[in-house]
Amino acid sequence: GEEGVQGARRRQEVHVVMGNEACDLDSTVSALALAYFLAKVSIPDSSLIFRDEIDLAGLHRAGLLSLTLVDHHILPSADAALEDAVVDVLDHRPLEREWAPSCQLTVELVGSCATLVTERIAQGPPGVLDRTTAALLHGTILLDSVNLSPAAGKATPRDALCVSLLESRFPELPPHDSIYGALQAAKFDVSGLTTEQMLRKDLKTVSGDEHVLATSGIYMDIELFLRRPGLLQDLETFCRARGYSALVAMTVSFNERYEPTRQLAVYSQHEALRSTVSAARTAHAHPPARGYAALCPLQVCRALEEATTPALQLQALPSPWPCVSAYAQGNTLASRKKVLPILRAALGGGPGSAAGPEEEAAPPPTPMNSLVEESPLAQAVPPVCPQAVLERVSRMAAEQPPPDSDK
Ligand SMILES: [Mn+2]
Repeated sequence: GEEGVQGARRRQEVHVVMGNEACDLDSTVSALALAYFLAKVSIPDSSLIFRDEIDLAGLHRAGLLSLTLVDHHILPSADAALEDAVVDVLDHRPLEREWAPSCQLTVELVGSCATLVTERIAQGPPGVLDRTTAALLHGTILLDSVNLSPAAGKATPRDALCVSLLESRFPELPPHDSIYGALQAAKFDVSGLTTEQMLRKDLKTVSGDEHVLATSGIYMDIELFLRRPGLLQDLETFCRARGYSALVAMTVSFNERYEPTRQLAVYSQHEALRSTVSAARTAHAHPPARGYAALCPLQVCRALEEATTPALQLQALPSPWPCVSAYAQGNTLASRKKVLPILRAALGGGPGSAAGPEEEAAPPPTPMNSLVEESPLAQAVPPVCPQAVLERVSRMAAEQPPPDSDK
């Protein structure tokens, strides 16, 4: 593309540190801290470049891209062409693919990728680590390791060692419990989000031959959620804009003993959802002919209500809207990871076409949004002006010009 040509003319190589699509705290902090360490310049947020604002493929085609992956090591299929630009991987999940020998691999099953970044920085020249970066890494390791709790089974000795190391260099770091409590609260704080933002916050989709079904983790009580002003319009706009046939909102909340409560709501514009479960049974007695284009949301509700692997033990909750079915989920151990295969099977269409075991067994390449190809990042991305990106990159570079800069 033009940006590649312009980038090539400038001969300005761009080294990108990229976290995973889900962009959780670990992914964000690992990318920021490592990029900061590599750049040794401050990174004001005006200089942050987000994945959908930069034409990495264009830079790569111009031979100007080297890429470090943190907190993941499998690129989304849309970025597959970037694979041979990867020079460095820091990840804390089991290695699922091989990389060229020239690629530096730091793959260790620690609790947080931020631990691996801390270790990398600690091995570097002294004086690079500042208080802000240390606080980011420290908080992230505590969050990912569930406050270094042995019972949670996430923390490893290396996570604990990095926390100690950061504290020894920055003794003013706050106590573990207060950091962990504040981050945990922030993670579930959805105040100030619009309904659309809440739906996007923790979104995964499952696709059948003809339909895409969205699931959104909602961090508030489902009955409160269903009473949000303008909810139906927001649901309709959200589903229509993204081509979702139906949306399953799933909530989880924890009591003081960390025991979960789960609720579900199924929304679809399709008329059929307005039927009751007994109507669903009737509809099931007369299955639609093959090729029936519209997703029958009854299939979704039925699949959830009648699932056996595992049984969700759903109990209907009152819903203020005829096109939304709400449930309390008696089986509180069935997380979304367990519910997604049920939904996938429901989308699979006719009887006997439940999701095969191989599909369930295949682990997702990266957490969260990347469960499917149609990730939010791959959709509705506004066109990016390459000049704006290069201007931003050159602004950053201008603060520390390379010796042979010809700008
Ligand atoms: Mn992580």
